[in-house]
Amino acid sequence: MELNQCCYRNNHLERSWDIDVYISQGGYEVWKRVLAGELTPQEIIDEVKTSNLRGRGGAGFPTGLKWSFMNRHAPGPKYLLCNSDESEPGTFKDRDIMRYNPHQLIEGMMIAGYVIGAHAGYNYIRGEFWEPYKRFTGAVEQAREAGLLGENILGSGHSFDLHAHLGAGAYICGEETALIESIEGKKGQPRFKPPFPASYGLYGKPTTINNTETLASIPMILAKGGEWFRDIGVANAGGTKLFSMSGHINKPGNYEIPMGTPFKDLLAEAGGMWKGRQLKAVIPGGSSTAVLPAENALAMTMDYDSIAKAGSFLGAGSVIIMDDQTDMVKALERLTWFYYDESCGQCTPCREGTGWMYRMVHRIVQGKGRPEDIETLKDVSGKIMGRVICGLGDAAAIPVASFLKHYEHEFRHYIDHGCSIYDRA
Ligand code: L3W
Ligand code: SF4
Repeated sequence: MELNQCCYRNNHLERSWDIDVYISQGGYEVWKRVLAGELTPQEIIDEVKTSNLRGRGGAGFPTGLKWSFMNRHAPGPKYLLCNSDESEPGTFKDRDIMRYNPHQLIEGMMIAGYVIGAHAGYNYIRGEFWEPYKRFTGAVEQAREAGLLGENILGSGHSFDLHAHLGAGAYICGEETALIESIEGKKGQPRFKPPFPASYGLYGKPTTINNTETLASIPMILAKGGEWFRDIGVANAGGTKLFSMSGHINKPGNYEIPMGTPFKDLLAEAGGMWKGRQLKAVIPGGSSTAVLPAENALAMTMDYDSIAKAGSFLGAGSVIIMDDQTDMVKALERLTWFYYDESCGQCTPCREGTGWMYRMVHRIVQGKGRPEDIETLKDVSGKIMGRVICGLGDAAAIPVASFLKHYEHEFRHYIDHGCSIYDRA
């Protein structure tokens, strides 16, 4: 897409992560305007609402609305958290924001912190992200040296500082309340919601938590205006979005495209199907979003409403492409293992159900499946959904339900013949 429509304006430059490069592209100008009082917190919230920016971590919650839940004048501390615990299978956009555009994220965090009345912000970074962590902490240091962070910033009377927290490799810490527990030094297990973090968050104080990509979008929205961002996208979803393309394609990677771009065009931009094969299935938003057969995917555009109409969810924009030789039973076996391994174990349906689902799919792959396994799998996944504390339970159940909905015949073939539809008898 055209550079002047991009949200990530310095990606194409050498050492794009350096503060000098960021400043040469207009970086930190918005922050200076905010500090000078040219943009009030309410004006910023209004602009973000106009932009139609929705949370990029998976849930798609409107960002301006989330910020408006905070009362910046309430006494006592408030916190701004950034969720960079990107761990869902298929996701890999936030790590690249931290590697190539850490200052854009930092500026977004500064502005968000200002809007909600916070004086401290934390970026919770996935434990395995050593290089992104180094880039982010290096950039925070540069911003501090430049006087853009710390006490009484640029003589404005406003103080704000940023810290990074490296996780320890648990997927569940990407759930916002588990992330909060983890920063507090406790075991990373989700809390019941409500109360939402906006009223009871880090150390029990009002807290706003946004995804990395969400916060990194803020400086450009304010630099160019909410309407600019809104008009790039579609009615119910403004702006560009990073899509992480993986699987059986020629050019896997991150692609920034306008919301509402036809899936077909995104697939073509990612080099099309590898080895001249045909598209069989697509997981559009990360492993916890429902798998779609090729015909549904080819008819959709990349935005919330169109993907929902196709039968899935935009999620974090992590598109997993599967070709016409993909064994869907083995693919599901891998996914069920992931959720079984990552369940925090608090709720019985999730702790026990994820294990049952994995073991059943595993035995089907081993050629030891029983005819009743298919109904039992549907039953177990249905009994997890909506009966657990956090989204991981649903996330584990959705792949099982959707793989069976569209590819039940492949599971039956394994059960009847002891092998995949692709194995020669
Ligand atoms: C105040 C209310 N705040 C909602 C806030 C809430 C949260 C946001 C969205 O899950 C999804 C999950 C994964 N007062 C509020 C309120 N909020 N009502 O709004 O909340 P929610 O509960 O809809 O979603 P969530 O718990 O944040 C996120 C899905 O994303 N997912 C996974 C992505 C994985 C990654 C990764 O690895 N990086 O992103 C993909 O689809 O299954 O459904 O802030 O506090 N009344
Ligand atoms: Fe833990 Fe699963 Fe319950 Fe979430 S749904 S709190 S991961 S046991």
